[in-house]
Amino acid sequence: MSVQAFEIRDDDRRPPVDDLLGIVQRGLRARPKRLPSWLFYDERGSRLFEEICEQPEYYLTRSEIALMDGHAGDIAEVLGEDVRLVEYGSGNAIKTRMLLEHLHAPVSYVPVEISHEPLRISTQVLSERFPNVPVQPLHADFTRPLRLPIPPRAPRRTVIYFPGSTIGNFEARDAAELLRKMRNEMGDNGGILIGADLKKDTATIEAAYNDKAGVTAEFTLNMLVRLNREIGSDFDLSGFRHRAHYNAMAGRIETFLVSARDQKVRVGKQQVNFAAEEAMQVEYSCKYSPEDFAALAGKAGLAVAQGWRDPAGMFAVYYLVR
Ligand code: AVJ
Repeated sequence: MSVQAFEIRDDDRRPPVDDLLGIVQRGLRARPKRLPSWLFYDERGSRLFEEICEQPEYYLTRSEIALMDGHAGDIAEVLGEDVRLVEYGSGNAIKTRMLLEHLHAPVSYVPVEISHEPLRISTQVLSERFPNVPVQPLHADFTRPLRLPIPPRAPRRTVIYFPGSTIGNFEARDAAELLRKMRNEMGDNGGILIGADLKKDTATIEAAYNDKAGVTAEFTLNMLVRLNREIGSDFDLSGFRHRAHYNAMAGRIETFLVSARDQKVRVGKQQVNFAAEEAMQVEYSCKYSPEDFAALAGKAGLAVAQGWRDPAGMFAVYYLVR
């Protein structure tokens, strides 16, 4: 039996899920209708995402793991000694494991995650794997200013780790704003280690978001399953289809739930009309060339100190500093 040797610190501000109904109603009043992509990640959605990562078409996760496999050692060199590693989101922590294996005397590891259960599990796994690295989990929404726990000793620098190309889910302006918030949190001497999917041919990208087994479609539709359960809406699952296409001009995958027919949906006290073929936007996944990414970093007052790619050149990781 193992003893839970860590304490999960709760941010005192209310997470956005507390106002789920309000958020959904606002999104349904927008034109075009849109719902935020973080709504995907209830328990089933998180499981479906892990399953997406195993689909042959979804190259992102495999590519980033291959990148870490080849470069975690050099990345650790660049980060230096006595780092406090703050991870935005905690996921299944494979990449974090690869990084921690190479870091020299890390001061602490601080996973920041909005879902309690994934946070508890990854904290458990990492504290068992790295008994000498203090883990200080923070249950919070990383898009808001964080109150980081006091580190066990003074770090040389704070590095924010944001793998997985999650930055791609933010539109350009929001992405720059999030990087700027990270810049404040990391301090003068800090840095950001961030994964971002690279631009490439449309067919490869579109296949990744339209896997043959239909796991991504199920993941997208699960948002409606979640809403029906959590806010009592009555979305008819057979009345909506997953659609993901690459907008090459904008450099992003755009994912929609498309209404199969004219229909009404009840959401709280609201009756919402969907026309046949009406597309409700549920996710952007932005793709960045190295030049695009440097420009984005620049907007946030940051510079790319170094960048790495996987051997196949599919995915990139950048180290950003002030
Ligand atoms: C977890 C945000 C990186 O955008 O590629 C996968 C989520 N959506 N398939 C991505 C996702 C559809 C994924 N990220």
